[in-house]
Amino acid sequence: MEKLDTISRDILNFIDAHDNYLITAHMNADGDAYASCLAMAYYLNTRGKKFRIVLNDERPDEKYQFLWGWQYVEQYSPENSYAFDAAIVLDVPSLKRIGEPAKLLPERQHCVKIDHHPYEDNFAAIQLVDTQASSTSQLVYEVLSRSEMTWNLDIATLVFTGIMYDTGRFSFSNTRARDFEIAARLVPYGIKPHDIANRVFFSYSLQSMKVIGYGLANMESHLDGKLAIIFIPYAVLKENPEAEIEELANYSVALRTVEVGLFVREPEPGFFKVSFRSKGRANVNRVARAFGGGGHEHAAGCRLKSSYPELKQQLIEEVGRELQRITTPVE
Ligand SMILES: [Mn+2]
Repeated sequence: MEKLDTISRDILNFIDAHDNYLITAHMNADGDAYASCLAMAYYLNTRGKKFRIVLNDERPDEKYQFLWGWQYVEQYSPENSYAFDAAIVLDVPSLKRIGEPAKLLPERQHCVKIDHHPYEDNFAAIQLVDTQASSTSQLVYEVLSRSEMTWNLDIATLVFTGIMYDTGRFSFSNTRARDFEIAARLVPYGIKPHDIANRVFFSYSLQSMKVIGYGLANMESHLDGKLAIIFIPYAVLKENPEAEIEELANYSVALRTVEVGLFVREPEPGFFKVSFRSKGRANVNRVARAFGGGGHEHAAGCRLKSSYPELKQQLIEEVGRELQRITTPVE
């Protein structure tokens, strides 16, 4: 707690000492990345600071447009000109996973990092990194609740949405008492949890549902039912380019017998994105790292070029090794 007080104070002083901010997060921004970026933007705005939120992603995820400050989210473009004297980098442990906007970071002593992923790059002089935190939005709450900012429905919705997203509606293994405490403080500002849940988790197009259905209908079980794989090939994605199917990652680990679930998609022929989910015992961060990716112990990802049969075989082998590790008694 004392450490949190000190780092929060450092971050708030840092913000008062600079004027013109880059805010960025990991590529393929999710609910926590958007919410934590916008919550910091909200605070900077109350302090009269200039900021731009620059992300790697081609298309922002429109379902988050109900959030305060949505209009500030922009895509990096080499044709734009950028000039920042400071940066706040959220929900991302490495320069690689920021993508193109990593080029825009000022020197280390003018960067702040707030994150809950296992530590990777040392690009910020001031760092609030806590892998026990459910979400970066929770950490942003810890900082902003130590500021003089007046809380209202807008900022409360941002923090609540980020925590709700990253905890899977307060149900994933990262959910802590602290998340319920914060939620209990935020809801009285007028938040309607069911409304945010509907916007974030239940706002599919029919097309998306059909692709999710394809994924479920073709789900495979391996390693005695301990591994499930859902694969959406390029041909299906090409037919349904707008489909929102990320929930398939969570379905991959929803089978009763499963320890590890994989959701594999092929956005370009021969290029694959893999989401790894653990039901609790397997460390999928370790598995994802074997493929050049990473993330959290119970949720991770990677992207790579391969052919599907070859990739599938390697994934099964690597998950098999991790399952071996968790079932071998330590003497
Ligand atoms: Mn996060």
